[in-house]
Amino acid sequence: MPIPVKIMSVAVATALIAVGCGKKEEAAPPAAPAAAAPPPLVVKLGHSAPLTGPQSHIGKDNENGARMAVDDANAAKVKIGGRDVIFELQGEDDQADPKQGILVAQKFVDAKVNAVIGHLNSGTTIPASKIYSDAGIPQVSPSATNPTYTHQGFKTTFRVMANDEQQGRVLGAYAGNQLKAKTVAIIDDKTAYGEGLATEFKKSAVASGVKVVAEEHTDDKAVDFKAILTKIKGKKPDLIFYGGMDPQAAPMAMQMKQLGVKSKLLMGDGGCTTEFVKNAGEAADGHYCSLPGIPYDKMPGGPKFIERFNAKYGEIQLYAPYAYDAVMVVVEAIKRAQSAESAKILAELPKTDYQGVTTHITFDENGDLKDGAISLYVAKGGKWESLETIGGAAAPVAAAAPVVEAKPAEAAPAPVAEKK
Ligand code: ABU
Repeated sequence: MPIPVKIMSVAVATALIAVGCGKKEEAAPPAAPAAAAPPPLVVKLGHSAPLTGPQSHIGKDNENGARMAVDDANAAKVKIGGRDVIFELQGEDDQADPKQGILVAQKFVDAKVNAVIGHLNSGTTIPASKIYSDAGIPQVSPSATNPTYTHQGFKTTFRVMANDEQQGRVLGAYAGNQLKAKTVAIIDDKTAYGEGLATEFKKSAVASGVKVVAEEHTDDKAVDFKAILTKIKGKKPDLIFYGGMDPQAAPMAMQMKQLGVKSKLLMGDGGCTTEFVKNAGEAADGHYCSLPGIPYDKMPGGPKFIERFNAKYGEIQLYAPYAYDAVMVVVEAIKRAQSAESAKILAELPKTDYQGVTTHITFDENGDLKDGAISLYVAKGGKWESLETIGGAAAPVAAAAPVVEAKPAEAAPAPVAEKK
């Protein structure tokens, strides 16, 4: 039967009124609550260096390099198993003191850090390494160069720069072959670094025909070297080799000038700092140093790192790029392991194959950097000028003038060492 027009109109009108009044269709079932994102995983990295005392400028430089790497790693938004990772740096002051280094190491163990970057000095790094080894915590030193650190049979010790077997060998050969020194006096600061480097230097220098005419010792707090220098002055050595750090090297250079000591100073990395040339002033001119690695501006990531570091922290003192790489090597191991457990990091570290700021980093069976380079510098006009790089991938930059006048027959300097 057809619907009467009147009834249909009422039905349509009722429907329209219902829509106009905002009456809703059947309500949708409530949405399931979104799964809560897992909390971020905090990865703690311990960093230890002298932040007070005469070497604090070098210690802060290391810590700044490590902090810059941590900031970059956080900006890269690393994830482990879908969880965000936050890297935290726990910076501690070991005052370059072996006893304090042990206390800091125990503090890191108690804080359950995932890995340690450091320490700066061989004298703190070596005793602390036993504590990390016992606790199974990976340790990557950016700067401790005494070979013993990685030669104790620990599976936890890694180093991202060449060691003092290499540095001492290059310095000794350089003294005899390139600088043509006939005689040398050796001073060390009785630290694991200074004494160790002096020992390696002496072996190599003697093998290169240099005669050792005096051996003297000081310590890493001394600032007055006049008695030692006066004794050495009488022996007229072509070179004075100093195994130690810049807080001693700078006053030593100034006192050499005051006393009229004509010998050239030759040092390892501990004296090869911006602070040495700044503090020694004109007395720095003509002295030599070596630094594991290639010159900052020739490093694969050097120019960019220098620009960013200068903007954030000022001038590089010494090892900041190495501290940066030491952090990044650990971050990469964590990414590969997809875990921040110390044991898993340790399983990955030996497989490191990483293009760092300083060089391409792979480790030998001891955890030492493979194919590390050593570079030589001379101080000129308030700056270290690079002379030559031995080993690594870099080519020589320039040759040094001999410290002793060459006889005509000897005019062409012999190469310092075989390139690797
Ligand atoms: N590499 C020289 C400074 C650090 C150390 O004691 O080994």
